[in-house]
Amino acid sequence: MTQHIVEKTPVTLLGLGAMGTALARTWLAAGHPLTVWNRTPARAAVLAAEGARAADSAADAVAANTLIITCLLDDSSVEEVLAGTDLAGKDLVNLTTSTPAQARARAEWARERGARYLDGGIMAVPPMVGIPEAGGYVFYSGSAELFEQHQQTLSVPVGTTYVGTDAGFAALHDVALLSAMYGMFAGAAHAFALIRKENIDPTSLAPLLADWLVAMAPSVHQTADQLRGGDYTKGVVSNLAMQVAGTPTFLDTTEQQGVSPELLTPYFELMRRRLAEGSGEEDLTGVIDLLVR
Ligand code: FVH
Repeated sequence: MTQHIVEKTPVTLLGLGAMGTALARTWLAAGHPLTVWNRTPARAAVLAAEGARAADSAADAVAANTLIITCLLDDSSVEEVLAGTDLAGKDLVNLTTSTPAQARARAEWARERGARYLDGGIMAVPPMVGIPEAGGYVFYSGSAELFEQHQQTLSVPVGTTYVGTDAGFAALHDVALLSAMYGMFAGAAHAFALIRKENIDPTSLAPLLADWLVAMAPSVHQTADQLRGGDYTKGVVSNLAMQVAGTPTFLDTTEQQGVSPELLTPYFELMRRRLAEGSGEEDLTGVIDLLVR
């Protein structure tokens, strides 16, 4: 019987913080030859004991393989680490959190050095890496050819979602989702603050809060449909006039509970401004138009 041994793509990984180390372990476990480098060598030594090759310098690590992954603190650390390396002919996949503008500039920077470039925005925390059922994934954008060639290798740690050839789009999707997450955290913080001085166990509020947020989350589909169609009254269930009329109840309750309204008032102010424009029959979607400068 003939056995076909499929060679796994060798990977170079620069940056072994919490995320880089988690990524590294999945490529090792999947049998990919892995070369690592980290500014603090002790972190590379840990991976070397697990089967990786620890390079002496970033330049050596880059020279070792074609597929180069960076997972560093920020864009300036990427600049610093890659400064003395030869990227000609390399496929650079940058998983460092960046702004869209930084990602686009980094793509151009890589192109000038003869490398193909793919930017990544990681939608996972380290414990989700290597656990498919945890649902983590990375947004990728930039070179479609690079993505297609290396998708299998890139999908070892977490899932992959390619969002276009514009290198800035992965970062933009990343920041958009995380911004929505911070809005949710802000709302939950206000809810917990409201009950803080009462004899209500926060652990009894938490499941109610989680279920309510999950029930409300699908409303983003209606928002998207309205934005696409331009009719913000389409399918409205709770119109803006009714919701603005309700805001004093929220603010009065906030004051009665001895809580600062600072997380609520900016959004309520936008709702009031939109109502003042004569949009009472609309959904809350018009607030988005007020935000876009
Ligand atoms: N950890 C998380 O929850 C989030 C999840 C979503 C994506 N982020 C982004 O992933 C990038 C790396 O994050 P991390 O968690 O690995 O971060 P740290 O554990 O702080 O490790 C940082 C690594 O960067 C190296 N480093 C920092 N500055 C420099 C520099 N000037 N020159 C060379 N290397 C540098 C650092 O090296 P060392 O301190 O060990 O020597 C670490 O390897 C990040 O963009 C997150 O936003 C993670």
